Amino acid sequence: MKKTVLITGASSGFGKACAERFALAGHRLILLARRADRLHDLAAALGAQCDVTVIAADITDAHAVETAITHLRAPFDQPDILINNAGLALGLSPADEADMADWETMIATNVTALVRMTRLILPGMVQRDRGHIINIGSTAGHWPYPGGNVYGASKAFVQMFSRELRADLLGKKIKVSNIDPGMAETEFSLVRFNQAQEKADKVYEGTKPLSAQDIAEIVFWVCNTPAHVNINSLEVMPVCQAWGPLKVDRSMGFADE
Ligand code: NDP
Ligand code: 8X3
Repeated sequence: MKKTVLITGASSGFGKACAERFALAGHRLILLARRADRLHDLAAALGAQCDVTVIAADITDAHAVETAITHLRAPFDQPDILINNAGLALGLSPADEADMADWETMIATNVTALVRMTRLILPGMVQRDRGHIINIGSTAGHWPYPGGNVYGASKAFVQMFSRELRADLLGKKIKVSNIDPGMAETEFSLVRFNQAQEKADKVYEGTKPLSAQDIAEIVFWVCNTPAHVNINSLEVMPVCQAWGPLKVDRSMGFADE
C-alpha cells in the first residue's frame, strides 16, 4: 500500500537516503529542510518514482512549520509515517567553554522542534488509528563522551520521548521507533565543525563508518515489520566502533591526601 512519508532533514544524509529508499518503493513523500534548492533537486530526481512535495522551512520556526503542515493538501495531508530526523551537533567543546548559542540551537532543533512536529502530526494519526513515528536518536544519547554534553543529552531525550509516546499510544495502531546510529559519514561532522572539511574528514579517517544508505535500509525495514510488531529501539554502530574502558585520572593528587 502506498504511504505518505514525512521526512525532516531530507536535504542531506540520513533524511535524503530515506527519501530515496521510500521513493524506490513508490511511497508519497513530504520533504522538509531549510535548503530549498537541495529539496527541489531531490524532488525532481525522485519525481519519476513517486509523488513528492517540499517544505522549505527552518524546523525551529514554529509558525512556519505549523503553517506548512496545516496547509498540506490531499494527497499529502495524512502522513502515515513521520521520520523525525532533522538534527545536528554543534561543536565539541567542554561544557564550561561551549557556546551557549550552540547549545540552544541543538535543543531547539533536536528536542523542541521534534516534539512540536510530533504534536502536529500525531492527532491525525490517532484519528485515523494508524501511523508510525520514527525518531532518530544517537548512540551519543546512551554513551557519554567528552564534548558530547548537550548533543548527547538531546538524544537521550529523544530515546525517552519515544518510549513515553508508546506508553500514551497503547491501544492505538500507531508504532513508535527510536533508532540510534553510531558513527555515520554524512554532513554531520562538517556541520559540527562549522564547515571545516579537514576536521570533519579526520573523524572518518581509517574507518568504515555507517553510510546514510545503511540507516535508510534500517528505517525502511523498521517501517515494514508486520502490523503487530513494534521495534521500540534499535542501536547500530559500524563494526569498527565499540566502547572503551571508563577513564580514570591518576594525576589529581588524591593519593597524597
Ligand atoms: P546531515 O547534516 O547530513 O543532515 C542533517 C539534516 O537535518 C539536513 O537535511 C539539514 O537540512 C536538517 N536540518 C538541520 N537543522 C535544521 C533546521 N533548523 N531546520 C530544518 N532542517 C534542519 O546529518 P545526518 O544525516 O547525519 O543527521 C541526521 C540525524 O541523524 C540528526 O538528527 C543527527 O543528530 C543524527 N545522527 C547522526 C549520526 C552521524 O554520525 N551522522 C549518528 C547518529 C545520529 P538543512 O541544513 O538543509 O536545513
Ligand atoms: C552522532 C554520533 O558519536 O558523533 O550522533 O555523537 S556521535
